[in-house]
Amino acid sequence: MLQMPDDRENGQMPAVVVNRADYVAPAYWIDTVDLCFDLDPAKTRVLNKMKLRRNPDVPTQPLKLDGEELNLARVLVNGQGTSFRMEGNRLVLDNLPDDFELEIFTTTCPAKNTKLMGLYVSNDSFFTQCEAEGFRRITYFLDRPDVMASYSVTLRADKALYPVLLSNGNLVEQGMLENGPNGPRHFAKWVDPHKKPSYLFALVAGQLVSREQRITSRAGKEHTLQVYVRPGDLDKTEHAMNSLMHSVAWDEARFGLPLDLERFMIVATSDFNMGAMENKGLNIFNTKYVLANQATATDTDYSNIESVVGHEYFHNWTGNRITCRDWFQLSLKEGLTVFRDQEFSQDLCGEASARAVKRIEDVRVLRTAQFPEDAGPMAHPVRPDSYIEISNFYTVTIYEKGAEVVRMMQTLVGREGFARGMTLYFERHDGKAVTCDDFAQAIADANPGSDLARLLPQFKRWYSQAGTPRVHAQGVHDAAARTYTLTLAQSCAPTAGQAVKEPFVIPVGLGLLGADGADLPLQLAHETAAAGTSRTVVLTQASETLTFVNVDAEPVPSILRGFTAPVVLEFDYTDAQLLHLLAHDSDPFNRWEAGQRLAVRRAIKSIAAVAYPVDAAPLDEAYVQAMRSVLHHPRLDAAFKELVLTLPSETYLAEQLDVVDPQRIHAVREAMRQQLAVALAGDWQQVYEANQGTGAYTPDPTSSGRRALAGMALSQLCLAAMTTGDTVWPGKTLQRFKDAGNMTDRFNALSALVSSGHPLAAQALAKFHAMFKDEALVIDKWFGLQAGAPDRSGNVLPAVRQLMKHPDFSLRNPNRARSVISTYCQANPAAFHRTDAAGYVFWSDRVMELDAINPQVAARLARALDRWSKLAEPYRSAAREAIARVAAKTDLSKDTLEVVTRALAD
Ligand code: B3K
Ligand code: ZN
Repeated sequence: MLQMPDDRENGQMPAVVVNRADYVAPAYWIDTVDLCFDLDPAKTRVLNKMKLRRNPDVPTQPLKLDGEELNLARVLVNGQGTSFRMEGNRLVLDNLPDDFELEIFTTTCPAKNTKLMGLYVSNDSFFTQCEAEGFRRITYFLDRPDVMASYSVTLRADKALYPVLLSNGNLVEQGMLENGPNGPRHFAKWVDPHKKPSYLFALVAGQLVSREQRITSRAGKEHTLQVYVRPGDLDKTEHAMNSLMHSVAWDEARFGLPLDLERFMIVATSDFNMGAMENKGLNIFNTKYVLANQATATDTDYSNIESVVGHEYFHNWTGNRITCRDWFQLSLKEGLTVFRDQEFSQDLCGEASARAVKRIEDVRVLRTAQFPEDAGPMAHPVRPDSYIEISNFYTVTIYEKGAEVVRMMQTLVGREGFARGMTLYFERHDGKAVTCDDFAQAIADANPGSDLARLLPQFKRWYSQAGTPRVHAQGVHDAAARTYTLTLAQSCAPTAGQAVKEPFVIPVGLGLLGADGADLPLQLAHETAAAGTSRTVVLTQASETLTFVNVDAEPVPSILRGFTAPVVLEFDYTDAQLLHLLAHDSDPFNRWEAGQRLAVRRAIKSIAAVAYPVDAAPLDEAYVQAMRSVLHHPRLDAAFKELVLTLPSETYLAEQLDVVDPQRIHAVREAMRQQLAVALAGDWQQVYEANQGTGAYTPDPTSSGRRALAGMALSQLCLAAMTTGDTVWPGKTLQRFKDAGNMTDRFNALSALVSSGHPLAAQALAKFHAMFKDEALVIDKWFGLQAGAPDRSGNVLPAVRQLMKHPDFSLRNPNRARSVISTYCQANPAAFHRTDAAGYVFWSDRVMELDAINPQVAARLARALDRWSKLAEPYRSAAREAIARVAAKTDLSKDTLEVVTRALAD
């Protein structure tokens, strides 16, 4: 297991490993919390009055309250001064009565809080972020999710500077106070009717304006929804509000879960460590996931806003009403809530084809981000066993793989069965802090007789075993017996601390295609008649055999339809079989997947070839022709076509290889792109003409699919122009960039020029900046596009260094820092992995620099070299050296220290 160098210190605290097995219930319960804030950027005063009682279920012990970077002024027990001691960061009180009132007075300096955890200042307003352990930066507390209390909060501040004062729950009182040195002061008192853990506490104070909407629930209750933004941004809040209204309606309709608050608020801030936060009744969002109008936001932004607004809203039940007993159970709320937001977005799509597109997009995220995580030094089970810094475990494994685990439960019990399970989960656990076991048990118990109920202990291995299982499939057709036998064998590679894995429960959707492309009726040997043409078989053994009968000719198997499990499927398809699936599979996921397999196969062959520089034509005519057919297909949606024509990413290709040369992968993928651009030039023109006009802007799936395909066509046409010398299409692209009526078309045109490396890109970039200089989120795109541009002759790193000197750049703003640094280090592999190691040196400098400002942002960036041990030389040694350089820094945060220590242990 992970060992930390034991002489290391993180600030005042040594880096301690927290183990799931060590969980003990708290020694005290906190029933009520009454907080009073005197808000001042330089010195905010916090008076915290709590009612506590001893937990009779655990042995009597001292009360140990968490605190961090607080100035402690006073501690009273039942109104009397008392002795206390400090144990590291903890405030310890001995010899307490069974029930008592505790009053603690502290001060903090929000203006200097660059970590953006706890109470901080952004654009002259106050915000909080408490999950996971930020509340201890506001006051001393039992800062753990199983301590649920009733909160009342009074905020006091200068009225002119902070006219809006918000906290969780209901506003019960507001008024003026005596004048302060800066003029009139006022207050607002908020009472939250629901008990909550401290990580859901929030306050906001500042000059904000709001869009407001009254709604009536199905049950006839009235609610007020509000979206708060800075003055000037109100015209960008309509989509967030619509998304919120859809979310409220969806949760009632699909799961019978109503809004339980009179008032539900969303507030946007431009300084935020992540996407958004589900504080009870007062969600705080990164502006990126709130603000949108057609001039500034792309279709992708619109759809991200819809899903993040939904996600945070759905947490109100899955996370807030039922929360986590401890942070090891994080996926209890995150995996489930990602599953819910994915289902929400799919349900809003309506059309089956748009649902499939959403599913493919979700799987693409899982496979390009989570599969590598599960194979690297940060691999951990969906319910981890240990951590040093919990912030490092807000991962794609907890979120996306966790969502797949919940999705498999739904697959095993059916959609209605799953809804029944959710109802039972709320009946049993509403208002409590529970575990992943409690959730799985409720879904199983509501579905007695289901595969899930029968297999529950084995199914739960998905929570305890890390790593991506592989399912190896083989098919044999016996013409004489008219049978087709599929053998499915599963395995899972060792991960840190888990050498041997037990078999998983793996639901596998499958069908068989006949020579005409139609699905064959499915009948297994023991069945009396054929039933259906697509079904889900449930694997439980290391190897299993399925024999289908009445199969006249060798079929093409379509396995893992709909991506029913987060596994790698291996089947030795011939090209002809893949082309058949691409042309005919009734399952859209596997239809897309067949195209990806064809592309991966060609890329890998070319990457492995001796030729260097790489083969200029990795693609054969059959592949090109298949892509041409997809492009002109009369019934496939534009969005689906765009997904099929998008080549597997460099990261995905890297994961298919044992030894990775990022330069070579990039060169091969670029050669493939170039080849498709030239070979299909005429087709791209037709596709562009057919899809370029989408009428008045709406971000619906059909028109955004057409914009995506038109954008892809432009990008291909500009790329072709770079070899053919064509000037017409780059000129048209520049014109479209200038004339575009929405950001999607404008940004796609700009990207087409930048990604092809066309000389017109420079003037378009300059114009883009001038047009949007006051729109921070658009300027983030401008930075990101340049930091992520294809590398031609090593020019990206110098450009990135230049961008960091731009007056608009700031290391302190997470969105801005990520737009340049993370894009370069984590989304531009060929530019980052340089043979001269300059990318790695740049990375280590930035990680150390950011670590001193904001450890969470630094630790995310630190993960850019997670997969160093797979790299070919000279990258491998240079990468390791860069990681070691970071790890050697003496005052590193425990966030970054944990990431680099694990990386070095790989
Ligand atoms: N629960 C928050 C994430 C908090 C991250 C803390 N480091 C957002 C979400 O998942 O909805
Ligand atoms: Zn979440």
